[in-house]
Amino acid sequence: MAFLINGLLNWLRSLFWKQEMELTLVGLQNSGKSTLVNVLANGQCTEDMIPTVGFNMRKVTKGAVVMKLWDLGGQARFRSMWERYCRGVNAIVFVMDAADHDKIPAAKAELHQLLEKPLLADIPVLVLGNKNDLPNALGVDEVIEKLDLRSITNREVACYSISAKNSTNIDITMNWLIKHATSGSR
Ligand SMILES: Nc1nc2c(ncn2[C@@H]2O[C@H](COP(=O)(O)OP(=O)(O)OP(=O)(O)O)[C@@H](O)[C@H]2O)c(=O)[nH]1
Ligand SMILES: [Mg+2]
Repeated sequence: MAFLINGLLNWLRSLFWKQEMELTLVGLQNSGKSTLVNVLANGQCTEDMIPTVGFNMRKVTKGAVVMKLWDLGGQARFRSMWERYCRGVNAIVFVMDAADHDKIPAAKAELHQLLEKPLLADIPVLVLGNKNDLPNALGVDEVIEKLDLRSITNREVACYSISAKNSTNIDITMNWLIKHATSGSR
């Protein structure tokens, strides 16, 4: 009974009061950004993904939170626009392929270069080591170490090991995102 009343109250609240947030997903090509966006939006992994050309925008509503997700292309030719799409967002989500060991130095360089931009100061960052379903994927401690996340001290930084494919740790990722939404009336 209490469960029903709570559900009803949440529904009524969501009619009048929405939280809004804008997020940008960056990271090297093939790291799984667009797959993750699909999982956040539909709870489902789409296998036959094509590389993102430029960017895509998706709006996802989760309970009382409306999320605007900017999903950027990770190929080198699109990286110069990452900064522009990260300005003024509630959080930056940096996705890396934790199983692609050769690309780690490039991922680290791109992340640190982006976070040095003065206009992006203070924006919280969530680093996701994706593809943890693959046997050689780095664990969360290794991702923190290899990307030198401890050296980032001028903002909030969190790091999770996830699998967009198997929906592993998508719940904690969603909770982190929702915690960074801002209140606003509809
Ligand atoms: N094993 C595994 N494969 C994944 C996972 N997430 C994504 N992939 C695969 O990785 C490939 C690239 O996924 P995308 O989501 O297109 O990657 P992206 O980061 O959006 O790439 P760009 O748009 O080019 O920047 C696809 O073949 C996905 O099926 C995962 O968690 N595990
Ligand atoms: Mg993509």
